[in-house]
Amino acid sequence: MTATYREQGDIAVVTLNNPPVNGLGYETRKGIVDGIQRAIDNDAIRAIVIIGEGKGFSGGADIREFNTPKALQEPWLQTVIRIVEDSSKPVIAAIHGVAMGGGLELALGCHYRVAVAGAQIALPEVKLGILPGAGGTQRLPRILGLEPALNMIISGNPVMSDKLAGTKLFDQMITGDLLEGAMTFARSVADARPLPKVRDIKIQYPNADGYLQFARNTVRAVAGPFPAPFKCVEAVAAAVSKKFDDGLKVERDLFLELVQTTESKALRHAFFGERAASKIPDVPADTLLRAIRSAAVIGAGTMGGGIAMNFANAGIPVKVLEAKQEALDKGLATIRKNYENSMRKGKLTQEQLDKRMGLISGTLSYDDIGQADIVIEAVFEDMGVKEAVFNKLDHVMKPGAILASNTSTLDIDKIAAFTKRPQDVIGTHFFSPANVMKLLEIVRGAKTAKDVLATTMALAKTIRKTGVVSGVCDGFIGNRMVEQYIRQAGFLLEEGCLPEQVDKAIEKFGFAMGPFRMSDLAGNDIGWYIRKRRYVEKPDVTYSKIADLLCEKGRFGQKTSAGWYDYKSGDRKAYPSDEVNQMIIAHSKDLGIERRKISDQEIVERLVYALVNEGALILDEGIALRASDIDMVYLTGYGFPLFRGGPMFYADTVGLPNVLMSIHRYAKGRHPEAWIPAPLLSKLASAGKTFN
Ligand code: T1G
Repeated sequence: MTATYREQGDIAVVTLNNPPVNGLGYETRKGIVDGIQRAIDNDAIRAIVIIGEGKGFSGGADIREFNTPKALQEPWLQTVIRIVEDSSKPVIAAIHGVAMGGGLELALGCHYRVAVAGAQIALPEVKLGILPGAGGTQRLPRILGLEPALNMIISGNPVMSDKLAGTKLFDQMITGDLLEGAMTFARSVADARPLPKVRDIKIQYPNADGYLQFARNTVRAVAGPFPAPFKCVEAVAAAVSKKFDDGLKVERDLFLELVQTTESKALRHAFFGERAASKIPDVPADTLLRAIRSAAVIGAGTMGGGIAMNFANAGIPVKVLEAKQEALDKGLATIRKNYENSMRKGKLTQEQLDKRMGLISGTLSYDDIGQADIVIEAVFEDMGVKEAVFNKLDHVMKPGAILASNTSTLDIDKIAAFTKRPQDVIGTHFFSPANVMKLLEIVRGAKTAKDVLATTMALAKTIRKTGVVSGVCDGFIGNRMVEQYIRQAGFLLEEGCLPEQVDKAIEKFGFAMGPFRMSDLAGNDIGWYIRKRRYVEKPDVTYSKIADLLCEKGRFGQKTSAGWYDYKSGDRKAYPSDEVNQMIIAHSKDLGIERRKISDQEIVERLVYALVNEGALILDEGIALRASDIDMVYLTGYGFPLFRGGPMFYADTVGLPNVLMSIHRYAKGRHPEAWIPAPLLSKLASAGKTFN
């Protein structure tokens, strides 16, 4: 049973016991209703306490049930809450840990609420593209007031219970044992009548309409493509203007509308995708982890400095090693500057800055880093350089230290072979800026030990990264896919597009930045260097040569104030460049290509389906463990629009047969070799299945 009932003297206790977060799935809802009924039927019982076992009171409705019949199986959560509220005996919610979403709504249906300090109180539904659908938009404004309630509902962010101690939300804050305290409180109100109901509270707010209009304007500025924030305001507006039961109907209708939207399904996909990524099928969840109490980073450049900051931010001391004092000083100065920028933006206090800088030290000697529990090299992307570094690390690092490479494409198995301990070698591919981007590709070598993999995945969580396991291949998951995306971008230029049109089309689709603006930002010479290697390694792979022509002119992007676009000093805005556009048009002519008008739809399909098709190969080869991992890579590392759920999820929403049809169409174009349908895509499409 996921909701148990027991009687302690004259008090009944209904305990939510549905690990891991006491999700209010059907079983639990039924158990609550049965418990309330039993308490009412027993004259000896004077009051009822509802309490959560484990982590907290309840993390809300069971999100996994949404869009399935179970979610609508009576007793709905609204029904449960109505039965609680209509109970003839007082029901007291005893809250600890977490009271979120439907969990908080259940508590709001109770006659009283008591809590211990440190509990997260939230209505986070908006983060899932929905809204509180069990009375939260109607009850929270009544008990907390219009403004604080609307802020909580639109932000979805938790507020700690102690911060709400002085409000009507909690009738008493309990110190000591929660159940004891709740039962004592229950006895003290057992005979109090009439039973207080949140629904009966009137919302007092002068000029509520004015405030709600202000809220609508604020939401319009921040909601982006997501409809939920707007509907949250409308649901709360109904709480102000309508009778309770009528407001409840408005809330219900808006919830049912939102729960069907692709945006909400995308957000829920990302919620579960983030959590699924940390699960590695052949690595038991209880694998003993290696302790990571200290770290070392080789290289104090942009990546090395950013990586070091992640450890300091997590309170882990880190030593940064450089070859020359000047480079080391520069690297440490850059780290300090980054923290000072954060402090200027109010994201960091001076004390935190000092603490973090205190955790970062520099050295020129490998001898100083031997005792670190993990070392991550962030040196030049060249196998020869990596070999020298790993030879050295093999000599100096203590036994059991994890030896990690931040390589973005090189073969981890080859790197591991430079040491006598390949089982301790792993890839930790950070994304620039390493202290900001959430994605961490964790590259598992053939010999990487399971505890090294589990430790690195746990470390990703510690340093607040989304860790995604990748197998060994050229470019791992993200860069291997982006390779195809960039190829198509180049071909589109040859066939009729200009950089600005391609960027605008894909940015309208939702990408943070189009391929050409992104390349100008990262540096066009990086791709140039990789392509030159590829021309040798994979001579049969065709690329547009336009990017090479651009680099031969020294147009490396923002850092040279000229790339695909022109830049003015001190201004990061990208201005279309006549010189580059003329070069592109001339290049098409040289190739004998008659340029044509290309639609935005074709641009988006060719860029996104190039990702999808390569992603399907990666999935089929087992480089990625699951489709949602590929989505998490693109959502957290490549600016893929969250409301579309990632490339594989997006392909599912388009319909794989439609994706396949488009790929067949593009295979009739100038580069059929770039449009060979991945077997997995064809198989799933013909079986009417999806990636996720
Ligand atoms: N439903 C189903 N599974 C859930 C869940 C939920 N509400 N919350 C967490 N899980 C799973 C999660 O996928 C993971 O599974 C495990 O629990 C541990 O989660 C009608 C409609 C509560 C703060 O949005 O914010 O109520 O990976 O790793 O770090 O109005 O989970 O182990 O298989 O996150 O300790 C609203 C979402 C629902 C809260 C705990 N509630 N959850 O954090 O653990 S909609 C939420 C969280 C709703 C009503 C509406 C966090 C947490 P697995 P975890 P954690």
